[in-house]
Amino acid sequence: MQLMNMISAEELIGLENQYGAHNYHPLPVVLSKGEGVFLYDVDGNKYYDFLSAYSAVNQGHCHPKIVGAMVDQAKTLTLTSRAFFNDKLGLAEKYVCEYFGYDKALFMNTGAEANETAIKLARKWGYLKKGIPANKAVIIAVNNNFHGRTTTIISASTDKVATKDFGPFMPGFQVLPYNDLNAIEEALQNPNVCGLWIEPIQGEAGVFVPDDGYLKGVEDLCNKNSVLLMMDEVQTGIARTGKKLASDYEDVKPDLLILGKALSGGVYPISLVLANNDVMMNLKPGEHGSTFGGNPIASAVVMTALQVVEDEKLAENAFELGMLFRQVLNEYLEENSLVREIRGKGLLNAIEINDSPESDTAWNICLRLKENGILAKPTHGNIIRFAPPLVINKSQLLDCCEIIKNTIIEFN
Ligand code: IF1
Repeated sequence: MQLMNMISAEELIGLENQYGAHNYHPLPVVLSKGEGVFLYDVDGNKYYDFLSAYSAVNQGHCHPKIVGAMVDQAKTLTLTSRAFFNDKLGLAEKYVCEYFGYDKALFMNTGAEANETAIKLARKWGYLKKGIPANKAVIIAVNNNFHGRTTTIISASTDKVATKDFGPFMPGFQVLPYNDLNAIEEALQNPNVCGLWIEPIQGEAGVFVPDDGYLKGVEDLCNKNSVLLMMDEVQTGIARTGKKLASDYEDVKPDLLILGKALSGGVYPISLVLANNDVMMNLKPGEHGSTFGGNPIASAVVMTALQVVEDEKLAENAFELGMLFRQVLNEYLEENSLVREIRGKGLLNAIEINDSPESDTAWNICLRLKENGILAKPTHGNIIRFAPPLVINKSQLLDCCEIIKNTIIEFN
């Protein structure tokens, strides 16, 4: 529409300020186009995307095969609800069960809904299979977790911003330190524990990678104590960390695998819980669901989006280029007093700025990165996450390392 092109960035920001809830503080850039690793703003400026919509756009913006699958299905059949069968859901369920190696799939829409589904499945299993007394089930979570924004999920949160003035909270959660197997071993002695709920790498907290062996240790403790391992790979899954799943680094097979975001390559909200029959078959008709969960568009999109990950070897690319990213930036910045740490796995990385979380240094660096052609955003004040689409190539990555180095040096 010609009119649309006449509206300035400032006016568009003004519209969001006037008519939208103020539940975000976006970087001052107004985007209008995405293609592969690039984003374009309304004034035609081009940027490398180093957020990938929080790892939803692993396959690159507007991937033609994924968009094509969505458009074709949208012209045919968009939504039946689960009151009836349709010709796409069974194919998608088979595809994802074989892709990830599970008996059963349960599609939802958002990552939060998938985590809520996992909570219900773990509790149901706890009562029906582990014999936990009614309403006594406990799920173990860990400090600095992020699993979504619903009131049940934030009942396990330790983040003051995520929880302040949203009580009362859901009982049945016990929160332990992350990366601490002794704490878990002790807590799992409680026979009422049905699930242990973690991220393999804590993304929102600031890309915290646990010690080698932690995930395997958690899995062993869960098996020993008859507790379900609920692995939230919404952000770390789908090749982001250099493997199909971050759990794969330690050959860990979660009892409940929780996925979202890049299941669709960022073109459609799709989330998913995978489990084997002894967990999934405790759910009976009418006990759980969602209007859009597993709809025909989502079914067509997810099969294409995951096939793209395989065909384009995105995990391998993320593994190789992630190593290069950390190696080059450590060479550039290891002596730099402003850089406390460069950490991550695959193409989920972060630079921790040597300043207080309350300072605006990281924010100002991101503003300058924007002017220099890279879009990134801080988390928890002083940690800048760097997570480009996994289709980035070596020369683009090296260009971006130069930009990041030169930008940070400006602040010394
Ligand atoms: C926001 C954070 C990232 C997630 C994990 C579940 C969900 C997320 C590990 C829920 C979602 C998003 C939510 C979005 C920003 C982004 C985010 F900063 F909020 F925490 F990535 F780190 N599990 N993460 O990372 O999935 O319901 O959003 O589909 O809420 O601001 P969702």
